[in-house]
Amino acid sequence: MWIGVVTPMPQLVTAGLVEGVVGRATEADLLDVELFNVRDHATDRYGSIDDRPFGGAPGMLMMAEPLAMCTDEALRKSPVANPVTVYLSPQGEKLTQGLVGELAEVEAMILISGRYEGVDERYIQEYVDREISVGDYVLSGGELPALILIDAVGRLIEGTLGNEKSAKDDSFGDNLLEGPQFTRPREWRGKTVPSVLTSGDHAEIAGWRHEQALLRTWQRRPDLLTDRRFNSAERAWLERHVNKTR
Ligand code: 4GO
Repeated sequence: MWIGVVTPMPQLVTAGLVEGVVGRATEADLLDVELFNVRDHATDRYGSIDDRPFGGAPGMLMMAEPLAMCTDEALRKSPVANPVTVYLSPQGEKLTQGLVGELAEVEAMILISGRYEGVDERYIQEYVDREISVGDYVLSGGELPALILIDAVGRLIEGTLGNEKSAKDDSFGDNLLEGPQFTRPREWRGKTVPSVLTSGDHAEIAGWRHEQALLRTWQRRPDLLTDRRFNSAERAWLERHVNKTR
């Protein structure tokens, strides 16, 4: 997958691309992230990319033209004619694992990271296919959200994880939270690992994990269960456990 990032702060994005799953995917040519500096497309001799908002408001906005010229450069470099263009902002559609999965299927995308108080709306109208938010909070720039999106999508690209099953096996794969997990030692500060996990019975373990995922989701994120249909075993199990835990 090719990802172009349009930003006035490319160094900030670079920092997040070298380590971990995304770094290895880049190393293995499964992922190609190319940075485009909006500053290189300033239209005046001072290198300005921002200006004051019409109507008066605190702060500055990114001007449409430098962003447009920078995005045009990214569009020319894209390996496909119509990469999906994404503007990261708190006004966008909320990023979910479902949306991540959808984006992981595209061949190329351009992520646009704004600074200051945002960008001229006419640029969004002309260039942006999707406006996406990584959560209900405000950041000083769209670079960290772009990295979040790259990380989430990157780990779904075929061949990225050492164990490619693990991305799909994650509880979020079926819209449930992950249950508790344990590693060595078997006993730590007097606390032991649930015996089922050391039983060697793989069907039993899978069943236990599913129950734990359901229970945790019910307790912490009941909103994730509203559209879910439970079989009678799941329902009985949840009702038995929801009152006795916590
Ligand atoms: C995205 C961008 C938050 C998000 C941002 C988010 N803050 N929740 N800040 O995805 C325009 C200028 C938006 C700063 C940017």
